[in-house]
Amino acid sequence: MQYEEIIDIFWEEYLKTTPSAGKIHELLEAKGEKISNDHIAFRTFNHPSINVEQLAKPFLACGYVEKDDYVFEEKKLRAKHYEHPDVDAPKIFISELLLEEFSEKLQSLILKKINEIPLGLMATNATIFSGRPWGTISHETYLKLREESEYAAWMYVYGFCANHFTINVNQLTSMASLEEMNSFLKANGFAMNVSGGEVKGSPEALLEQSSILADKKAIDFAEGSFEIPSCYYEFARRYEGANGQLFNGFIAKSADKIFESTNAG
Ligand code: OOG
Ligand code: NI
Repeated sequence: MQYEEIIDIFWEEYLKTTPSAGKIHELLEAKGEKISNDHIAFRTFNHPSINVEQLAKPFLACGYVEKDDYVFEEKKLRAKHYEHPDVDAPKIFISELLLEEFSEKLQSLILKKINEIPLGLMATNATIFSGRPWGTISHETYLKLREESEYAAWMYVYGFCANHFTINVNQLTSMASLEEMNSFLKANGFAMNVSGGEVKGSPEALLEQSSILADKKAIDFAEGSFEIPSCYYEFARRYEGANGQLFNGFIAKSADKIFESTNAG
């Protein structure tokens, strides 16, 4: 598969769970913008059969290469980012929850679901395309997981999908800054993630990021239907470093706050 096909598959699914992304796309297109993606992000657990390296396989197979890795001590996460030789290809950011750093209870609840993933999916490296590949979920369990980790609870409900796409703000012609992008979003009724400030990072850090809060989706649990934060849209503006090259990495301190775009409270 070419990388474009893979990205298209995730984009189609993402639009269904994140109607705001489609609306923002249309609003920018109406201003004559051609939108390009800075990066796309995925989440998982550090279990050997579905960890970052396992999920990255379809991307490596179409030419992506591993770049940097990141640690999020407080949230108990680790992540890596991947780049493709085609400069138009979005970067891929994959994070994983470090299960052993949580309670035995959380570990057993998650392991039970991981054990329900069809072996064929894992054998063909198709897990990343599988959405939620485990059986019925319980709202009580969701709430229990949230006590320890919003990330674990989100993963339990949504599983494998593009958690967010990110608009490359450098390439927009009608928005000179991230502040302008944010004003445009707010004027159109979108709620921003304000954790750590509306704009995370700085020109000195070579990366500025902002994001809207995740949309909400009605999810069927064993106990009935509940609205749960789904996926969000991110906006990134990159700067050139001393070497005259655009910075292509991520900033752990900013990412730490971006993760909170899917928090339920
Ligand atoms: C990823 C959050 C981090 C970034 O660009 O720093 C991130 C997530 O919410 O899964 O995407
Ligand atoms: Ni991101």
